[in-house]
Amino acid sequence: MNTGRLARACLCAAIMILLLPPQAHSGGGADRPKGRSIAVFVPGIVSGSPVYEMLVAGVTEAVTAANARGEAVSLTVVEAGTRQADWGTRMTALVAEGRHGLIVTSNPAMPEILEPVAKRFPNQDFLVLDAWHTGTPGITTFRYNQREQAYISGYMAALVSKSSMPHANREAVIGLIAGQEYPAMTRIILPAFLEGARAVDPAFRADFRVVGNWYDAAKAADLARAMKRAGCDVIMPISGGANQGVVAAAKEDPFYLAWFDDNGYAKAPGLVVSSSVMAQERLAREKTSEWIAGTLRKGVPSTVGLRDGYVSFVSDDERYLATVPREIRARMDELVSRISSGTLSLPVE
Ligand code: RBF
Repeated sequence: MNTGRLARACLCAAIMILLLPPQAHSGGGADRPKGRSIAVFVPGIVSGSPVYEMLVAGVTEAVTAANARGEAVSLTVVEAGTRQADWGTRMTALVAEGRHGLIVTSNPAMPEILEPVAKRFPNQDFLVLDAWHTGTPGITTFRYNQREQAYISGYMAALVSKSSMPHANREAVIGLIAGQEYPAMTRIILPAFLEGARAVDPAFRADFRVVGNWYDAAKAADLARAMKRAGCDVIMPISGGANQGVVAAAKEDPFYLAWFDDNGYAKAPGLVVSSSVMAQERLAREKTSEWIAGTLRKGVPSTVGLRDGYVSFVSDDERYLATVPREIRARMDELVSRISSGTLSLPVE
């Protein structure tokens, strides 16, 4: 977890709420002026989930910048917790307060949860990142090209797995540990991870395991140990707070980690071989700023990816340079330039 970023985000949010004029943060009711108030609805727990840490940080930056320009914009962060069955009710309650002109959230399951709420409250604006939805004027979505993001990761995992690096073995098998099974995972991320690996060597197969939630680090560690025994020498954890269990298992009995979503090289120096990232902090900042300025194009979905800089591979981190041999880094640079030049096209549909 990037504690610095999270701490900054939370502190800023707390300050923002404290600085508000009383009517902006007391009570509810549809008669309240809501134009300048923003809420972030976190479907889960912020801590340990790269996507949510970046979401809160980005929206906080946009609100801080607006306030620095003298615009009074307030920010509330609602952590909805791990009981997904409660998210719809929590969201409805937040919208019914009538205080927030914009509600920002993130994950591919949110549009379905929001759709009935948006129909009941047609004047409410929702900005949903890491999601795709059409046909509801209040719901604006942005998704990342996760075929590119996961392909890059699988390509690197295979290069490392085939290498003579100290913890690589002879098996052509790489691992993915997911928090849950969901369509973006089973239709895009997992297939593209394998597609990238098979571009290195068609013999590769993926060992795919599911924690069942986004917080059970002990279970994730057990899965990782079993995968290592079954021949995995590189594992990509996408399980939120449970990722720390995979990191702990790697430190105990080493295997390599392909990190996803944000820069993870510092999580286990010498073992994290890649960071295939989405610019969620930047996207959250930019789109929230556009909403504040009144320039956000509402009600339409967009896809962002490597060519516009919202998906990237972190290749300038000193830990990456120290861990991954030069020949493999050169292969990665070459792959990234093939995608950015369009020579290799990896569309999501
Ligand atoms: N990713 C996390 O890092 N933490 C979470 O708590 C989390 N919860 C999710 C809940 C649902 C219902 C879905 C569909 C996805 C969730 N994700 C979570 C995954 C996240 O949206 C994204 O797909 C991955 O981070 C890969 O980019």
